[in-house]
Amino acid sequence: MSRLIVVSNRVSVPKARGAAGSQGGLAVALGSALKERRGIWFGWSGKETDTFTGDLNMQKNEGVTTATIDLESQDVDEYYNGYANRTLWPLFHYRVDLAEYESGFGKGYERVNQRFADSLGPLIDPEDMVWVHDYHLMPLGSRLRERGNKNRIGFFLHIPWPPRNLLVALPFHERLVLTMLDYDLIGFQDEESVDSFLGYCRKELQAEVGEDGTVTYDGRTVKVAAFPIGLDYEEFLEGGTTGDARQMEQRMRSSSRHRKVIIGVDRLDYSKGLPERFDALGRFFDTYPDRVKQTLYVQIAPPSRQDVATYQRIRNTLEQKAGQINGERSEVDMVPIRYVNRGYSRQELFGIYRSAHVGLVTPLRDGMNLVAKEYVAAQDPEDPGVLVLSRFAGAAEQLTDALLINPHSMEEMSEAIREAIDMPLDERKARWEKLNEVIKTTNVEKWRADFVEALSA
Ligand code: ADQ
Repeated sequence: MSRLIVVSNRVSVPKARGAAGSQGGLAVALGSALKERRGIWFGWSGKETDTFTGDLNMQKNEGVTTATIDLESQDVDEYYNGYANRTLWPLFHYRVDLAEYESGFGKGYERVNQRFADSLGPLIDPEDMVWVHDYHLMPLGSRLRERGNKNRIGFFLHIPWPPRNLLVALPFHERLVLTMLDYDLIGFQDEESVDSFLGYCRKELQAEVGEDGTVTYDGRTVKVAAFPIGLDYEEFLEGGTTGDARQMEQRMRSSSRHRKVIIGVDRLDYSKGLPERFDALGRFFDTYPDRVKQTLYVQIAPPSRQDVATYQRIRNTLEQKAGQINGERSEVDMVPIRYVNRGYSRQELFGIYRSAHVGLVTPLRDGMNLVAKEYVAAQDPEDPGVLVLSRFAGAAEQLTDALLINPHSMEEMSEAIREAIDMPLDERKARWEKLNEVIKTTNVEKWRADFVEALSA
């Protein structure tokens, strides 16, 4: 079995199975993948230095070797806060209006990708497979090829790939896409992204696009396919048996005092559709005033990317909206919304999800959205809650038994909330069983195995 080298912007040190503490989706997904293949996980340490040294820091944790480099402050400004999070993230989430472009961002992005290639290159043995992750590192494969790496190199994008008409708004879009054709395999979360990517290659590059999702350009062929990411299902369920999970469920139930709990769990990000969701709740409370006292909405939203102005703005907007909804409808002993700006461990999240009658997942765009899957997996099979899911999350292609909604329609969201709260047990069980089956069988192991198999083919 060839060794696997995983590359992502940040490296998250794998934790022991069932260990306490919060871990992001990517960390959970890749930790298990690496353990099996004696892998190396390479990326940025998260540290900033005055000048770039290129020094490698190698460590071994839980059977996984991590190798990290520090970046200099200018790199972090231009590559991470700049091109990745102010240019690509908004554009790839269909927010052309929020996408900013400065030539310094583009230069910083190319410089850091070169630095990654220069530091990583010497660690790669000829038989290794390399798996590059996400929008921070799209040109990395191409930079490695320039250094002479002939390995199998694959790329997986965790966020949506935008339609051609949006992508062409990006200066030098062609250069970016061309670098991607140096991979052997490109994976997306959903078929819609695959179609958009192939459409771009066909129309903008006049590349040859095969029925089987291959793109041939300039004598090279790259395979393109959807690999929907899943949960580390067993690990997540195990977490649900811990004291932390049980206590949290109890805490939620006793403090909600027989009200129907609606839960939202999202990084504080404009792609997650939070202002629209708050407005829909306001509308639900206005349409059904007798429900105000019978319902409790809990939104958990830890701040992220606070160095980027759009993220500061969305935080202010939500504080204002939550304050207004509560101000207008609270009683001395009751608030309709609990708005919490912190993260919780996966075990605690399990307990929170399980206590909720409705899971509200309404991004305006999302690559996949693992919260939707976690909410379903955490339910009591005998009395499951209802998932209300945006049709614009990648997860909607798989989770067709959720109540699928258009997050731009307050009316639709408000009605879906009512329908979810009132849904009879039989229907809840029937929907849950189908959803759970999909989530259990298309778990993170399958995602990893499918991708690695396609890459080695
Ligand atoms: P994210 O945008 O971060 O990830 P998501 O998939 O919803 O979105 O969440 C990833 C993980 O973060 C989940 O395991 C979740 O439990 C955790 N998380 C989210 N909010 C949390 C909170 N308030 N407290 C604690 N944990 C929280 C990107 C893409 C997604 C894609 C993932 C994985 O944007 O579309 O699903 O990568 O590919």
